Amino acid sequence: MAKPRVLIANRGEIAVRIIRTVRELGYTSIAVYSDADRDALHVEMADQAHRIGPALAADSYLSIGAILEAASRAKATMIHPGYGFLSERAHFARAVADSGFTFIGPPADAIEMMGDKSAARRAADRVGVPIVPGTPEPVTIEQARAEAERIGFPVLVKAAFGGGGKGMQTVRKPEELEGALARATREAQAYFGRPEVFLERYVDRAHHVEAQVFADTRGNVFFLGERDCTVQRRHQKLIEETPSPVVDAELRARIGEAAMALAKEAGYVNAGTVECILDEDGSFYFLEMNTRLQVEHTVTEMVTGLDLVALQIRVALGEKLELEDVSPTGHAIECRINAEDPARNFLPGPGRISAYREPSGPFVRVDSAVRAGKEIPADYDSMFAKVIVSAENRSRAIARMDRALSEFQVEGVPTTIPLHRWVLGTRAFGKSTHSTTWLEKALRDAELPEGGTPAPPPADTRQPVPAELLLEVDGRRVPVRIFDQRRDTAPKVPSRHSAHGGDHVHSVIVAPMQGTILRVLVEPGQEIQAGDVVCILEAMKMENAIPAPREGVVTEIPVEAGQNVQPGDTLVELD
Ligand code: MV4
Repeated sequence: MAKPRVLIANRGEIAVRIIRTVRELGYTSIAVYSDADRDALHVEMADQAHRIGPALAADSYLSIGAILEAASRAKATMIHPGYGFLSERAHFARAVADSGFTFIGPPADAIEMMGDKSAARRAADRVGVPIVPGTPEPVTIEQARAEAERIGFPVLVKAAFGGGGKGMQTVRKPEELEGALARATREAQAYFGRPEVFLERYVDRAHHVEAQVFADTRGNVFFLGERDCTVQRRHQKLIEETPSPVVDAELRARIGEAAMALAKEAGYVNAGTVECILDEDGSFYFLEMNTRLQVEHTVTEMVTGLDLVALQIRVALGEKLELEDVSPTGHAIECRINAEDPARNFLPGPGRISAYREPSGPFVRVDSAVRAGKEIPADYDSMFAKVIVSAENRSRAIARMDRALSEFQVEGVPTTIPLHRWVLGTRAFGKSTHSTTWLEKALRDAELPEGGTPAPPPADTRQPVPAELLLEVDGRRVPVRIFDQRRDTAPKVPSRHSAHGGDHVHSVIVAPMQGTILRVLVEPGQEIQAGDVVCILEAMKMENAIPAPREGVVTEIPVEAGQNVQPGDTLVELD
């Protein structure tokens, strides 16, 4: 067989990570890039690189046509989708195969089945995997009233073709049901192009635990341990670890059996993740299956010694998996480092990295997509690095992570590193008493500076950022700070009308960041409730729902789909 040529249909740290494995296997790596990524690290590192379009993801990393064209031009034989972008589009997996390339991922049918969250629930139920009480099928408002009473409040309204928590609504009392259903339906249509929603009982104070499974094309399915991803904010994970500190051997065995049974039922092949919620009594319930390699696959790699990307490629080439003797050892933690400012409601701060030094030393791994002098574009997700550590147990892994983060030097853009260090030092995280809603609450009650997070920046950030310089005077080290107007400054803060603020009630909703309006969900004259999504802004986090900070009537909409906006630009005026 000719040497495989692997096109990576992605960018950033995951593209870099896949390129590394492709090189180790002795295969040819082919990168793709948008105009915003011409100088990106993944482009530099690949054997070849092909332009696929402009910065706008819809016309580059999300363009099936552009990617298949690049694959033909580059004579690729295989395509790895990474995560995000096209990774969970059954249509893409099918188009890849139909064009004669090997898709490094699950069969299109399995992606399709798991993409229908209500069909996935039924599949789990068929094979005895515990599911949260809920509706087996999508519901109308009439059905929802009776079903919600049967299930018991609080209930969650979830998009049947959604996932990752987008468009999810919590309903605490019967009176709220109708509004929540209407809102969830509207958001489901806007995000996913499908309006169907279903109900589930809301499991509170939970741990978010997910099982890594791997299947080959010959019917062998393996369980590679679980990951705990409970530290999250707005459905963005910040810290992941394995093993879960709240899962014992007996529970692990049950989760593993359930995950393997579901994978078999779905005809699953390649890497997959079975997402569960673990309640206070230690009962677990299936939530959804992610049919991709996940961001946090690295912690599983650290404790198993396996290269999951290499396994994915080997499975895609038809090899048999022999993983029965895998036994994870020790503890691993990952921190996702974003170019965001936790002190400013996690406002993304794209820009050029002026100075940069990654941590290293014993049992520290950094998967990143940047170097000093590289630009973090405003067009995509703001995660630019993942720090992963392993140690013989959890407390040593926490100490090691804190040490590693203390070595991480990033200048020119804001980062979440101080927040990560603060979380690592909390009692709740140390004792694993935290839950999925813990971080957001802790941030609201924030006494962050106590834990080591620097004080919030001055209100007027047009002030120069001081450079730190070390002088040696008479053999003594003297640190000095230089204020120089020519240095890079922090990004301009949007006006305080920020739609993310929530606590500031104003009559205009403004863009919290630079981006492109994808869709406008309201029209002039419409009455809206606080929290209703008024438009979707494509920016660093891909698709950002912009919520109304209060109820009101829409008077003006000075923007339209396709338009580029700057931070502070008015999106919607409210009366
Ligand atoms: C839930 C849940 C509690 N009960 N479903 C969020 C992402 C998506 N995969 C499913 N998610 C959840 N589904 C039921 N029936 C809790 C989550 C959840 C969550 C909810 C609110 C705030 C943060 C969360 C973090 C992880 C999971």
